[in-house]
Amino acid sequence: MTVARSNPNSASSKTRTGALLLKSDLERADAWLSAFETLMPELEVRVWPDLGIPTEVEFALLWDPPDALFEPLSELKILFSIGAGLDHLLQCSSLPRDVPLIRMVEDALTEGMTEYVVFNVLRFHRGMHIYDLQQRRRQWLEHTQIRPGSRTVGIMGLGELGAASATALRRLGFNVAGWSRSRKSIDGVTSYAGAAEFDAFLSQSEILVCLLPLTSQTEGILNAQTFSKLPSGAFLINAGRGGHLIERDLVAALESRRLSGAALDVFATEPLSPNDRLWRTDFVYITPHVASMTAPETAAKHVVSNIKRFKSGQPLTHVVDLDNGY
Ligand code: NDP
Ligand code: OXD
Repeated sequence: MTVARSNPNSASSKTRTGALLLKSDLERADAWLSAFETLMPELEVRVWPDLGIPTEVEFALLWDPPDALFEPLSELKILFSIGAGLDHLLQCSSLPRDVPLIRMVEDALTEGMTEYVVFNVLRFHRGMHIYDLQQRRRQWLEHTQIRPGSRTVGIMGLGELGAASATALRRLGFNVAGWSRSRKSIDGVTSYAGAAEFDAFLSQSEILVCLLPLTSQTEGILNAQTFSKLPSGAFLINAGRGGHLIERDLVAALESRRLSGAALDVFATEPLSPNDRLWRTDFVYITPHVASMTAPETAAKHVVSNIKRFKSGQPLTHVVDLDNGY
């Protein structure tokens, strides 16, 4: 269904206060409008850059806001991130620090990431990168099949997405280790916590998956030193953020065969330049930041439920603790 963009200057049955400002990618704006129309028809949704009267905006649902966006939004009550990651918001200089910031947690996002991780773990585990090369060379050559119980996948970040991926991989029979700030208890998953346990975690991670948020502590964490602590010939899957990876260190590790392959969904500069060396590096599998996408149909429920909680004076859910490094 196509829904016309709301026009705050036209007469409308929707309330003029408590409007929600939406800044999503253009392709999904109509799907968001449609979902809000179904779930909360009384909510006026304004699609950026059309702010209308800025002081009427009480809620904002954003991806990658421009630097000055928040300056006129003096009545903002709740700020929702469209993505699970918050780096796109935290780098915005006018971001108000006194407005609750809510991260995106929703089923479709979690399912999509689980699929991406499982798909790429299986790609490397089953040697599909080798068979792919052999097909291009028209080579018929069998390789030994390794059972998942003989393979350890290490997941950096055991939050919403990391925990779901870990559970799915366990179900497939892999040994799964996870690394996070605090210790976790996930059935069958060995939990490592904090800097002191990082090396022990790395030493067994034959397939390393990065699902960390990008923070000052995690920036550049996928570097030569990290790679040198992995079992020889390990694989890397990065769906966290491009800022986690030192690309030249990855290329060197692949060229020296320290690492055997990498699946990369996120890059320091997106879109990745057509001239980037990664495109030409063997056994690198590139996707354009699509590992997982917030689905308006399901995600709008999370937004609406928090707006309803706010209006009825109940505590909000998934509020980010910015003072605690989030
Ligand atoms: P969560 O906040 O739920 O989980 C983050 C995890 O990382 C937590 O387990 C946390 O540990 C851990 N962590 C954070 N900082 C550190 C640190 N310094 N050292 C060790 N562990 C740390 O986030 P999500 O799982 O929802 O999302 C993770 C990231 O995935 C997002 O921030 C985003 O960058 C990326 N993403 C990418 C997408 C894509 O399409 N490529 C789509 C969606 C998300 P603890 O629990 O102990 O605090
Ligand atoms: C996210 C993303 O953070 O899409 O949700 O990367």
